[in-house]
Parts: sequence; C-alpha cells; structure tokens
Amino acid sequence: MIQDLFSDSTEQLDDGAWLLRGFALEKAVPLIAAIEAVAKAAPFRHLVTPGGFRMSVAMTNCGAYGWVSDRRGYRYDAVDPDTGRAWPAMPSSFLDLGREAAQAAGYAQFNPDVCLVNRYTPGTRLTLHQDRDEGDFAHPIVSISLGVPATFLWGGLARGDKTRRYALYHGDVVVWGGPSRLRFHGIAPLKSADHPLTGNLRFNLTFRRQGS
Ligand code: MD3
Ligand code: FE
Repeated sequence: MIQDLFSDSTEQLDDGAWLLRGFALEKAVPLIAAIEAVAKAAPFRHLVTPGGFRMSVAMTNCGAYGWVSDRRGYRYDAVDPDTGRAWPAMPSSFLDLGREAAQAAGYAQFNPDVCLVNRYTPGTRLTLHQDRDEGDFAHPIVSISLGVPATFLWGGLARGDKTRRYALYHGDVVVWGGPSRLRFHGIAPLKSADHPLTGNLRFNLTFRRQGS
C-alpha cells in the first residue's frame, strides 16, 4: 500500500481491530525515554511459562498492575515479583497516547491500568496466543510498536485457524476490541535490522484494563 508521506492512515484489520499507521511517530523519542525510565525501576526480565519455558521476549510493566508468569500460572499482580515493589507509575506520555488511540478507534472511555512493555532482540518471537487474563473483555487493548519492524500474525478464535501476516513498523498503533479481542495472535521471529532510535531492538507497549 502506498501512503502519502505526511499523512497517517487508518486500516481496519478486522471487526473491532484498527491499525493506525504512524499514530505514535511524533512521540517516539519521549516514549523510548520513558521505557528506559520504567526499566530502571522495574528491569526487563524473561518470564517463565507455567510449562517451564523461558520466554524469548523480555518484559516489564508500568501502571497499577503488571502481567506476570511463573510455574504457578499467568496473572496480573500489583507487586513486581523481582523487586518486591509496586510497578512504576504509567508515564503520562504513555497514558495520553493510549487513550488517544483508543478514542480514534471508537473506544471513548478507555482507562488502562496496565502497560506491558515487550522487548525483542533478533530471533525473539511470541507464539500464537490469546490475551485472556483480563477481567472484562469489553475493554480493548492498544498496542504501540517502536524500533525494528516485526511480522504480526493474526489468527482466528481457534488456535488452528489460518493466520494472516501484517508488518508492524515504528510508530504504528493497533487497537483490538469487540469481536477481535480474543483472537489468537503472535509475532514471527524478529529479523536483524538497525533502527536509528533503538538499534537492533523492537519495543511493544500494550495498554490493558485488568480491573473492573
Ligand atoms: C490482539 N504482544 O503482549 S501486540 C502481547 O508485538 C502481545 O509484542 C505482541 O501479543 C507484540 O500479548 C503483539 C498486538 C496485540 C496485543 C494484544 C492483543 C494484539 C492483540 C489482544 C487481543 C487481540
Ligand atoms: Fe498478546
């Protein structure tokens, strides 16, 4: 698809799923600085799945809650298990952009209480999964991609449904709600690339509402 150089575009991926190309582009520098500040208080770590596998993606969180995984399961917790402290507050630069993106996709009152931050290095992948640890699937999830581009895998409501692939670039924002909220999705192994702001890294922010 050819895009106008100075205009963003909105593409509907599915019922309730909107791709806002370049929506975060102007804010990328402060967003990356805020990621670094969050990671200083709550360092990136490789969580272990309930099945005992170390995730290749490194994660941290900010907000009132954070998503965590260990041998006991997946859950949201107000305390960072690595530091024993509360997660760092959600930076206002995160919150403002997450809300603006939700609003642009038709979700006017989105009030996230979690931002999960994913960090990818070359080869890092996220296998097909559903996000279903939140309390109320009526709330959408907003995702912001920064740094090296990735191939997003977009499946159906059953694990075996066929998947479509989308490239997600630096500054792209996706809002997933409604009938798309429980679709299986993942990220193909990250290709090596060099981004002027992040080097060989990709970051993804996902804004979630965990509580009611
Ligand atoms: C579709 N992250 O953190 S963001 C995740 O790029 C996750 O790091 C990927 O999947 C990443 O759980 C993909 C896009 C995304 C996030 C949540 C969704 C798509 C979603 C929830 C429901 C449907
Ligand atoms: Fe997910």
